[in-house]
Amino acid sequence: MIDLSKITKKGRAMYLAYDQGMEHGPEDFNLENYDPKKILEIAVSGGFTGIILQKGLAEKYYTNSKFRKKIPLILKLNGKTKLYEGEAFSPQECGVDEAIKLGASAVGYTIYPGSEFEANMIKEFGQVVKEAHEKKIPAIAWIYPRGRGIVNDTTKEIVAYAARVALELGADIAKIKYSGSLENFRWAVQCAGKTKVVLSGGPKVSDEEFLNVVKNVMEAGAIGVAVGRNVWQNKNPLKISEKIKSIIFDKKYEKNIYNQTHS
Ligand code: FBP
Repeated sequence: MIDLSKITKKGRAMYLAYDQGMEHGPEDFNLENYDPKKILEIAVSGGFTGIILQKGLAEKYYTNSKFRKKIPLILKLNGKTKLYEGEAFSPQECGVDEAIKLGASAVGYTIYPGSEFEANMIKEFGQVVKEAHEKKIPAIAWIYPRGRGIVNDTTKEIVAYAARVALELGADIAKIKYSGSLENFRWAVQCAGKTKVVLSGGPKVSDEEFLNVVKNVMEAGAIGVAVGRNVWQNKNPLKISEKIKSIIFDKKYEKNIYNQTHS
């Protein structure tokens, strides 16, 4: 098993995602959150266990900066823009070696099961896992069913299927969307087996709604969250980070971390 200790604390994960400039464009940003430096400050002060960046931001704002010593980097190896209208496909644009040179402690890769191009992504991810494991760093699968055949990507069965595909492909962590309830999410965590699970944040909702989802995913056995907009679009990013942290590290969820009890 790959050691996750560089990107976890007490077995828990709290990642701040900031690759939305690529995936969604500046429409996600305002004057408070367009500057990567400010987001890195939030990640450090908010107690996150990792920051997720694309290679361009990593090179210009992380690698040779004070942040390198303060927070682990999870480098996203593939990406696409919102301007692209075809069947979902996210090509790889950075290699594992390059990620390590940029200071990465782990790598991330998006797979869209169900897309016409899933074969390309499965193949690329297979190589990513191989290279990452050779270098002894974790590979995280952003695993989002998408494509003409996928009507609803957050049903119990679809999210559990995604989690299972992450396990089958050798991902160390599966980043999956919320499937609507504690029971549904628990099924996804169970299907992920020894692959650990983190929640993929989603569009900004009220604090109460988001914190409830975080409680449910922890109760279901996830090890934490990989969240972006629900933190840095919040009026008070540090306050919401504090609340997320107190849930993730709550001792009462220790028994629920499914994969730790089934190792
Ligand atoms: P959010 O918490 O802002 O949703 O970020 C999580 C994330 O996976 C990002 O890493 C990525 O940029 C984005 O969601 C992709 O979202 P989608 O493809 O669903 O629009």
